[in-house]
Amino acid sequence: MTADRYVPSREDHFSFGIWTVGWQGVDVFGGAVRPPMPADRAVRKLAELGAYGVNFHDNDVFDFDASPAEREQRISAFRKALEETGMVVTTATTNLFGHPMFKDGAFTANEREVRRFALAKVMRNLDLAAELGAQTYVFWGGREGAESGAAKDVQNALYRYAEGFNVLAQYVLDQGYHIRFAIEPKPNEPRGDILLPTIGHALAFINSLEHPEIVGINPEVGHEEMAGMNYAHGIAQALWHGKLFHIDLNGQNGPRYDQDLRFGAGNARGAFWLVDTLLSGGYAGPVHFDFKPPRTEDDDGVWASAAACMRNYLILRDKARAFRADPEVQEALRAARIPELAEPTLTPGETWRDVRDVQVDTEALGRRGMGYERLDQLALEHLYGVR
Ligand SMILES: [Mn+2]
Repeated sequence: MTADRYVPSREDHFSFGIWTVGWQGVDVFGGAVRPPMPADRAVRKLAELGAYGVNFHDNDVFDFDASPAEREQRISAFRKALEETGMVVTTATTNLFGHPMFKDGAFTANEREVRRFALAKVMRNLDLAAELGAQTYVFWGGREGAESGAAKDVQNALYRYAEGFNVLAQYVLDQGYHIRFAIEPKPNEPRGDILLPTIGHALAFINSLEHPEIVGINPEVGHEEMAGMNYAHGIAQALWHGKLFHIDLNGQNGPRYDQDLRFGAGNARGAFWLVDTLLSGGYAGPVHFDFKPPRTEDDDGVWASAAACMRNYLILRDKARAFRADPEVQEALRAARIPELAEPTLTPGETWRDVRDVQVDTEALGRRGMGYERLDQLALEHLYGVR
């Protein structure tokens, strides 16, 4: 096995949020450990590492209170870096959480003025996103929630949340932008309880919108695992609904604070099944990383951490392919009757009448083992590198 197999190329479609490598390490208990990173520097360094594209919040490129001249100057430096490196803007999003005015949310803030300003802020950045060629626009409603019961009328909040998406979908359609929306669920942090906490909540919500056809989801590994969910199962269901518009890959160690570890760290077994699910499920979007280089790292450590996200994906992709190609695995899959689940329960032409009184050998079915332990051990041996 040579190291060269795991060098990323543009064909791998790896992309990063500008804010990931730009994170200065500010957390609840301490201030910045690294200097600010201009967006254009992030673009150039990520291109050097083999990434294909980037994702940005409006305020990753220019400050919330930038003057029109400052805004233009920052955008033009960002645009120049994109042009010089050939990096693609795959995705964009809005910072609706950083400014104190968003302390109670944006689309679901109790104060109507906050909601109206939030819509304007998104529309303004949708214009920039469209101009830079982004095809997906992410909505992470980190501040849409509450810490206490009476603080938020959840049903009204959902009416306002849907209203926000309806207005913005109409804006995109009226402007003729080729942009789809992707909702990013998260159970908590920074709010005590966040609305649309999991993949399932977001999928159900989309069905109540006026333009569900342009709204999908952007599930993040860590967010689902914080809620104790199986990420691979979640994205498989999103794929089944045709709603996996984007992904946020990172690492997490179970239900605790949002760790945002580099992809492949944390729940390595979950990462293996995630890659296997993406390969078999037909996901065609960017392979996007949303992680935070730990605040123990200096500038070199930031890039080591970013490069490792891509390298770990390629390693796991190799392992998932080797697992599926292994003749012993294929035999174990058949023995576990995996292909049988693809057969409809009723034969074409049958109705409930044909199964209403069906007779089977209940004793034999109860005795028969499924062989999943042998199958899973083969997967683990591929993951552990001994097959
Ligand atoms: Mn996260």
